Amino acid sequence: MFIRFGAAACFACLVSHPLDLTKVRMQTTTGINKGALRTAIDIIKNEKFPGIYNGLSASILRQATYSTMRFGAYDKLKLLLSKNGENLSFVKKVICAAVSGCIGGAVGNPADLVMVRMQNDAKLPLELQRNYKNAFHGLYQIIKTEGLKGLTRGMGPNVNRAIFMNSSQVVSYEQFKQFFLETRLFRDDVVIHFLSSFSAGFVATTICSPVDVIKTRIMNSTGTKQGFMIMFASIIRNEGPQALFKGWVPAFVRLTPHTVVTFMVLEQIKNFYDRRIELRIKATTNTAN
Ligand SMILES: *[C@@H]1O[C@H](CO)[C@@H](O)[C@H](O)[C@H]1NC(C)=O
Ligand SMILES: *[C@@H]1O[C@H](CO)[C@@H](O)[C@H](O)[C@H]1NC(C)=O
Ligand SMILES: CC(=O)N[C@H]1CO[C@H](CO)[C@@H](O)[C@@H]1O
Repeated sequence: MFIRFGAAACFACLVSHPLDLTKVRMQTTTGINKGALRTAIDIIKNEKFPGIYNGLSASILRQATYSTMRFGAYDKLKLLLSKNGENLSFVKKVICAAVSGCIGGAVGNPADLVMVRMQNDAKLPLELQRNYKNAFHGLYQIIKTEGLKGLTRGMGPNVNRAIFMNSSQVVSYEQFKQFFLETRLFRDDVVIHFLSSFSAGFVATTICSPVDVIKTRIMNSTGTKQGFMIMFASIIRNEGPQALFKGWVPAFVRLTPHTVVTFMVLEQIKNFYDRRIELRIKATTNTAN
């Protein structure tokens, strides 16, 4: 179960990595950004080919840890909270999503930290570059230079972000799907899966943007850790509240295909297994008869 969700998420991450990288670069810009497209083009032009894929191994490791835990924990919690398989109430769904997001965010934090740093590395002055070769080298370097505790840098906003991301994505997906189904204009097929996941991506991007900007800034930083509220206040003071939405466009374009692919693959897998279970039930009843 865990592995299946992880595999779906890994595939999505190949597609979304360049956007994720562009987002991180924009979030660490304190001045005015050139715009998402211009930023991406400049990275591709100026940093040779792998530039736009810097940190891919960490991105995959992050998906493998974060998404796998998140999805897996959600399903387990859902089972735990629903007696005799009845549908969960909205509130219970939110609780499930929040708790599983929290677990996923904490477990995925080390890989996330390495990913952000690898994505942002080329932008730093040479003497500040970290030169992590891959995800595991990055983890090793962080433990070596900052101690095991170093792996927890940014964990606070990361967990918060995961909670918002998980709840807003999952809950709005299910709510949009239910809403679209109730209009009776749609059947439960790929069209509705697409529409619902697209809408969920929009909601989740907006809700998560401020926390995401702060998470990236904290993970980029070296030396003494800055708290969430201090970072929040200093961004507002020095750059204005709109800076909390830096990288919104690549974040939206990043998250939405990710959300769409993940949920659509998930629905297909669910269908496949439901059909297999149906066949198996049919087979057993046939032999019983
Ligand atoms: C990112 O980190 C570098 C090196 O620690 C620092 O010089 C730079 O100011 C940081 N950028 C932001 C936006 O915090
Ligand atoms: C639960 O929801 C599904 C659709 O989402 C519906 O088909 C089913 O009848 C519901 N079950 C209960 C017990 O309400
Ligand atoms: C997308 C997400 O946030 N992941 C977990 C929280 O909610 C989803 C909805 O299916 C769960 O499946 C995940 O477990």
